[in-house]
Amino acid sequence: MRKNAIREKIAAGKAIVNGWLGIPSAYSAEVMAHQGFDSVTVDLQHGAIDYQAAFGMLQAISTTAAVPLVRVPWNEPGIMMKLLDAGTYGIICPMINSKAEAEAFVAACRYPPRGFRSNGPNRALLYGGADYLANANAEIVLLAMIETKAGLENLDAILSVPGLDGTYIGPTDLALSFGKPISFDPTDPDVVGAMTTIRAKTRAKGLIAGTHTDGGATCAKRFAEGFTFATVLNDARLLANTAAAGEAG
Ligand code: 3PY
Ligand code: MG
Repeated sequence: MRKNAIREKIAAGKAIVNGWLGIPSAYSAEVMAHQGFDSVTVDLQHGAIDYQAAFGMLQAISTTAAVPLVRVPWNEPGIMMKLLDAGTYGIICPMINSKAEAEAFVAACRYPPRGFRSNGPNRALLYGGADYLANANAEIVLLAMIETKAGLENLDAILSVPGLDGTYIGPTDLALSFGKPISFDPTDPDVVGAMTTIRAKTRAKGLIAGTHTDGGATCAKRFAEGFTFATVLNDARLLANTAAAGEAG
């Protein structure tokens, strides 16, 4: 099976710079994937993207060395299994608030005996290779989004779930759950403190500590703090910023 470069880079002590896609287009996915990101995530939660669009976008990302990832709409086995079959090499799952939710997430994404993922890796066989079934459990990366007070409170139990590869912070939902103003670069002490705790506990377990950001500068700051996976702006925001700058210039 094709190796998951995220695992290889993390093992070598490198941090992962992740691109983010909200526009439902294989062409824009291909353009983004050619820009040198370590991984590129198709966002089916808040992106304007359904399964069919995601399928073509995963194909487009796979024309490059960027690792294809998805954020699923919710912790629901059906869509997670379909996207794994479509060849995603990792899943970012929103709103993991308890050990039971983390366990359900991992079990849906791992073949037996670890989990209950159903056999049928259609495009995953083409991208991953003929020995996909035997190796998928070891290669696919699973990141639980910690983005609520409850997720923070239950973090130790969540991190104890075998087969979970790390956490991914949603800074704005985290702020909302604390009743604080939303920001991808929070300054509120409660939100900053929560992010620090999530990152430190995740890293102490030897797992991937990821977060959303508002661009390259915040991304670099997060890596300096010890995060090992960070996302820069999404495709729509990059397009808007560049178009606005062009208009002004
Ligand atoms: C959040 O900020 O809550 C996110 O989920 C980022 O995408
Ligand atoms: Mg969120």
